[in-house]
Amino acid sequence: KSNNILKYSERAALCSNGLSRRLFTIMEQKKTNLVLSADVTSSKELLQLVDKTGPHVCMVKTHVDILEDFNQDVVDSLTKLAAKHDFLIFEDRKFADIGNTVVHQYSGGLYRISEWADVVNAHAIPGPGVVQGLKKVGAPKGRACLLIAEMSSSGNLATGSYTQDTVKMAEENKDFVIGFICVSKISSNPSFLHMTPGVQLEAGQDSLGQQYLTPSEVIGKRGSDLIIVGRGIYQAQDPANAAKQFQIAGYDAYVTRMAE
Ligand code: 5BU
Repeated sequence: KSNNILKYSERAALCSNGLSRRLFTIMEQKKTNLVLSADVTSSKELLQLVDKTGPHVCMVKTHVDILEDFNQDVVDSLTKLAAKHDFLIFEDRKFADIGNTVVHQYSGGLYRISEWADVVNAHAIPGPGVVQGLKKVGAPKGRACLLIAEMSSSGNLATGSYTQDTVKMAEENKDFVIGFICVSKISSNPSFLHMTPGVQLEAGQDSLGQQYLTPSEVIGKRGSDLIIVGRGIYQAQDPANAAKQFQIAGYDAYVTRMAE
């Protein structure tokens, strides 16, 4: 069976990494493949947004370095909300340096990302050392990493053999790499997660190169697993309701795909 027709629970059973198993289980239980991209700049706004939309998401993606008032309380509160609503925390840090440098960027500095983020992501451009560095810090804490195999922005260079080589790098580090940021299914291994940003209820683009596809295109036609939605939710008049609409659209596309 390909990963297009396996249920989340069946895929959970195939995962060797505890975090991907947990994510598939949450997706099945909460009936959602929605990742909220909580790209607001005040911590109060962030926590309110996450509390409101929490019931509809399986994961919350952060950019902590855009917060104007970051402090330890923010991540403590975020962690409590993750337990309350049962979602994972993904810091979209996009590590892209040599192993020794990412060790410090991941564990130290102001943000101490490895202390609170279940999942982080990395570019494959430095080679496998970036994964080895992250793994050294993250694996003992039960963390995991996604590799950026494709991007949603127009004119990006993560295409063709770069994408294929990124998939290979993931396969060689399966204990720590649990999947990809991508815009279509790029691996037939059912334990890998495919997560796609650039999603709105209508296709289009913004003024700075972001390109949008719909949930049914991303999950149904392109065979990805999770939709990542930022402005489509937090700029809506009613973010909780918008999250619910994306939850329904994304989950319907998954159910329809399995029935085909
Ligand atoms: P939007 O508001 O739904 O356009 O936000 C998309 C989010 O996903 C935003 O946080 C980006 O940094 C992130 N993103 C992306 O849009 N495209 C990519 O290829 C990658 C990340 Br990698």
